[in-house]
Amino acid sequence: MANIEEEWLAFAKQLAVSAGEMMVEARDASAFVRDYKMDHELVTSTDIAVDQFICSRIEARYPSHRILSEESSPTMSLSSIADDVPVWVIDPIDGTVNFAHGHHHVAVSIGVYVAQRRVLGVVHAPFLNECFWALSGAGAYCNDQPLSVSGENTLRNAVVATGFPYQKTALVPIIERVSRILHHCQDIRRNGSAALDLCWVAAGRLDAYFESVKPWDMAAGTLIAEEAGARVGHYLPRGTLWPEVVNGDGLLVSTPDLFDDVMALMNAPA
Ligand code: 2AM
Ligand code: CA
Repeated sequence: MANIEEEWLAFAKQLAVSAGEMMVEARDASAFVRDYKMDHELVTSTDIAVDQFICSRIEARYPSHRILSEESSPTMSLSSIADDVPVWVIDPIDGTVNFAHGHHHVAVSIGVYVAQRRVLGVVHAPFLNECFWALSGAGAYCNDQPLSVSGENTLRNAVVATGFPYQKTALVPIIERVSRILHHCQDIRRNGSAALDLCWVAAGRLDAYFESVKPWDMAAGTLIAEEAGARVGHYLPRGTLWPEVVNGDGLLVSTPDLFDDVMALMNAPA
């Protein structure tokens, strides 16, 4: 099994690098147009083009596998991820707002799951020349450097990342949680790419991260964080739409020593 998983990983890295080249070329040439999904959720023509590129390559190479992708199959049924057919979970551009505004914090995210097990994750940041990846049981890496969480154990010294939803009506409880955390940590970051936030916890650049996100935002990054020694859990009850392993409702990822302290603040009375 390891050999086939290594083959999938090599293929995922190739796809991510090619997808990253598409993003850089599109932005250098300003060759993309903006559109808005429900509730002002930004999507660009490059999100769609990269999605089609990645999905068509996976379909050609592994026709029996399944794909759960933000842009082309965001409602794939829950049962599809439960059996032992490999599922590729794709976010063609994580950090679309950053991409469209000329920021560098942008990634393509590719995760593979089998029978609700995290098998591999690749998060490639083409504007930063960093490719984060992990294979279950084999550790996490940035380019070829092994990753390890920071080891921070004092919340007052921790840098904590989070994010905000497109849906403005959901903001009040989120701002309350941010306020509680900000009163107890060193500082907060809102970098705009959940996949990269997870990789930055893995790399020790962030000490904790919390946010409610979709499966494609966290499918690859959670394995990379786990393999680097992070603790992965949830501060909210999960909705029933997605299986636990790809469910990003109330996602909390941190160094092992910070996890309980952050969790306690997440659930403290307002
Ligand atoms: P996206 O770029 O694929 O849409 C950051 O908060 C994470 O949540 C990103 O992974 C981003 O994914 C998504 N997201 C949801 N709402 C967002 C918003 N208002 N601004 C930026 N990203 C948002
Ligand atoms: Ca996206």
